[in-house]
Amino acid sequence: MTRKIERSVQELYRDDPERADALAFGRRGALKGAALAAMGGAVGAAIPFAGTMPGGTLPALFSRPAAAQGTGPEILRMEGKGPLILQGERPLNAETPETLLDEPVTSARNMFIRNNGGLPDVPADPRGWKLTVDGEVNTKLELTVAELESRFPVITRQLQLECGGNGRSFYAPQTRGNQWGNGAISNGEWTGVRLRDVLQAAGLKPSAVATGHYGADPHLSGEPGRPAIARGMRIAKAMEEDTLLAFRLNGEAIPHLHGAPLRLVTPGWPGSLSQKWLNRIWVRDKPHDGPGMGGTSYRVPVRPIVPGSSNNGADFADLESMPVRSILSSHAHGSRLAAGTRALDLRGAAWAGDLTVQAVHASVDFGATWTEMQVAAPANAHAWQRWTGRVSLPADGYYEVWYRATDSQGRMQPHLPANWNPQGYGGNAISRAAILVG
Ligand SMILES: Nc1nc2c(c(=O)[nH]1)N[C@H]1C(S)=C(S)[C@@H](COP(=O)(O)O)O[C@H]1N2
Ligand SMILES: [Mo]
Repeated sequence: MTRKIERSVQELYRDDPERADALAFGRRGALKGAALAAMGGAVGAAIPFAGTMPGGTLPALFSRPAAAQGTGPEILRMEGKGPLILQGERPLNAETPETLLDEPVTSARNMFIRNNGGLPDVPADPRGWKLTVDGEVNTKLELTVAELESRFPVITRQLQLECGGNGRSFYAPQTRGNQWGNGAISNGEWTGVRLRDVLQAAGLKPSAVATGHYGADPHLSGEPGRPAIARGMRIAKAMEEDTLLAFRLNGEAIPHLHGAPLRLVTPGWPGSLSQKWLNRIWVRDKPHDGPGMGGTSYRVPVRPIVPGSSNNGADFADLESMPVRSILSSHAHGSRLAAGTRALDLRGAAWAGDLTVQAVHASVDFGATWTEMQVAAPANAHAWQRWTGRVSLPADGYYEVWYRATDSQGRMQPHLPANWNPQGYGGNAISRAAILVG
């Protein structure tokens, strides 16, 4: 019965949103009378804050994309990995449900997986794995992992690694690519050497303006020598102190799936710049032009375009520092709590690319009032920040926890993903987790 009503509310919104809104909310925007009863029937509970539910709000219980719910139909089953949400098998992609991101430092088990191609063979001698640094350098270098570790200062940092398409599923109209919720993010503790130190050892020529990154993973076509992805960045990001050539994760060897024996970690910028199975850094005299560069790839409009319009990316710019975003790790979207629960102790994480997070707020009354959460300092620059806080609930019923972070420059997560683009990058809208009490 409830299922049927759920479907009809959804269908009505889809087919005739204005009529659905008029029926559900009436002219003054407040949910009341029969409409309130219908909406309550649909969500399966009374709605204590119905009075502040804005017109046009389809309950998150129905509207949040399945992949973002942590209850997607397909769960990854793989040795050494947790129950991630499978996005695709060829290439293998899987998202971490927000509740598995409750660890301050993301375990290798719970790291999301993003591949553009196949997996390379496991090398027989990982310490002998070679990295070539060539192009606009005075001396071409060929260094093994063992040499990198012995020749340069070794550092350990907690670093955000977030897919450029994280949050893509919240875009309307839908955009192409993995329909990530908010879980294409990790905060592992990486050990390695600074890319900067290695570039300085090679000696950058004045013409060096960008990097190009190559890895050993085969293209899905099987064509030998064709890279699955080869992105690159401005030399300034390559020279930043937290941009690492990493050979350990959380004090252990990096799992094969996550790029062993050597990977780049370019924190705060799209994850595609953190090349796995790294074997070459090509220093360029112009922006890199490998697969994954140019057009609409990892690029966003300089001026907003009409959502759903086709665009070849002519007036787009590379997505660089990722926008502010937060996750809720204490409560899964769609959770049911015991009757009589009158407070929620919320926990999560927030991050903002190269910036830090100055505040996280949560609302349980559809955004009418917001409670400030406590936000911890990051373990180091480019680490995510953990947040905690309590909200109170006046009665049993249907709630939505809305959570929203603000970066150090005062920018907040918007209500809807902004700057629509054909491949859905940079969408960082406020998230809504449905919670039923009783
Ligand atoms: N060699 C190689 N490196 C890669 C990729 C890839 O397909 N091949 N995918 C990139 C993308 S798009 C992301 S988001 C991150 C994901 O890293 P993870 O799978 O370790 O979580 O790896 C990046 N590095
Ligand atoms: Mo990515």
